[in-house]
Amino acid sequence: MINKQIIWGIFFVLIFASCNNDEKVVFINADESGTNPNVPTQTLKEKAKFKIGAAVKMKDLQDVNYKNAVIKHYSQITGEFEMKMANIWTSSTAYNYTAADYLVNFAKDNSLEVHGHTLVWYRSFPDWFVNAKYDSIAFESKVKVFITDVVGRYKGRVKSWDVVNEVFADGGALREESIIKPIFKDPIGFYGRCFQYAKAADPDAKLFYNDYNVVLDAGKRSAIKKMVTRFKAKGYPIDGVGDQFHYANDTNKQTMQTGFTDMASTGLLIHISELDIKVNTAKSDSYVFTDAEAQKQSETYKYITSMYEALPQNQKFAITTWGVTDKFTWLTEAWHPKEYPLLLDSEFNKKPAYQGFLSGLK
Ligand code: 9MR
Repeated sequence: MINKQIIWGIFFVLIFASCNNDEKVVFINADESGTNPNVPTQTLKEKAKFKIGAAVKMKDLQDVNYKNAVIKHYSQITGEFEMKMANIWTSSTAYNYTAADYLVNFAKDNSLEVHGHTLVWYRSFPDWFVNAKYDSIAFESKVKVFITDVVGRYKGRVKSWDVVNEVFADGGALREESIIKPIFKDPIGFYGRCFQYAKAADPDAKLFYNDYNVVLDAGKRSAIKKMVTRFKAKGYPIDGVGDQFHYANDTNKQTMQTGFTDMASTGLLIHISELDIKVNTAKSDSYVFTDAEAQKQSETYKYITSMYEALPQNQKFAITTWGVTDKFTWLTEAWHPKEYPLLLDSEFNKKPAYQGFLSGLK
């Protein structure tokens, strides 16, 4: 009788567990105990000889599991939006540094570096600034003050900045929708001077140009290289280039590799600055993130970190993932709710993607 009850009990537990399965794989940390000698137990930051960054939000850091995951796996943070112009420059006479300060202090308390993102981005000019309709002289003098104040405030605490973000459209033309293009006769000259303003405010900070699709889009890459050549000739202080790497399981790896080598030919620091790998490439409502899909994603991550490791040592700067866990990612809103692009699952377990990333590191 007792045996029968136990058997029925197990039966009901199994049925309940299978009904609760919300269609995605949960990754168990089989390696956490360190008992399996074949599964590496090192964290990303312990293994990497360069910084491993994460885009974080102040709000998410209130979740203790999230906060601990950042501290455990990463050595650098980037504010996902809190250090952008529109978030800091709240009126023509005021800055709001609350969230930016929080992130910089969090980093200091936990021995993390901070990569600042981003000083000049056409999508982040505050409304009051856009509405003021400044001419080029007033526009530049305002932006100069902003860069000087923000970079100066965090001098020595924010070690690197994306000074300028997403200037070029796919194909390599200057973005038509940018507020900057119609105001300046020579927008590239203006961007170069923004690097000078940042340098003057913190001579030790590493200064980057950041964009997306750099390794995939030959036209955009060639425009960036041309800009870099001009900056170098003029003495505009650019230290590095970031490609965001919002790519996917089906991104062509050979194209990625060719573009990456070409980008590295600038000789500048290279930042993989916003890495995430989409899996639900067809945006399907019935998508299931299976073991096989997770494995493919793991291989994509491994390919990317191995490719990065093949750079000359002095060009390595950081690989930053655009988020930490599948629980919080911009892609579930901007792409599809069924998207699992990051290294930890929504319960903060390491995914195969984590192991892939790790095994691509030297
Ligand atoms: O992921 C970021 C999202 O949380 C913000 O709302 C948005 C606007 O500030 O910016 C997103 O990050 C973008 C980054 O700053 C630049 N490259 C593309 C990123 C995704 O849109």
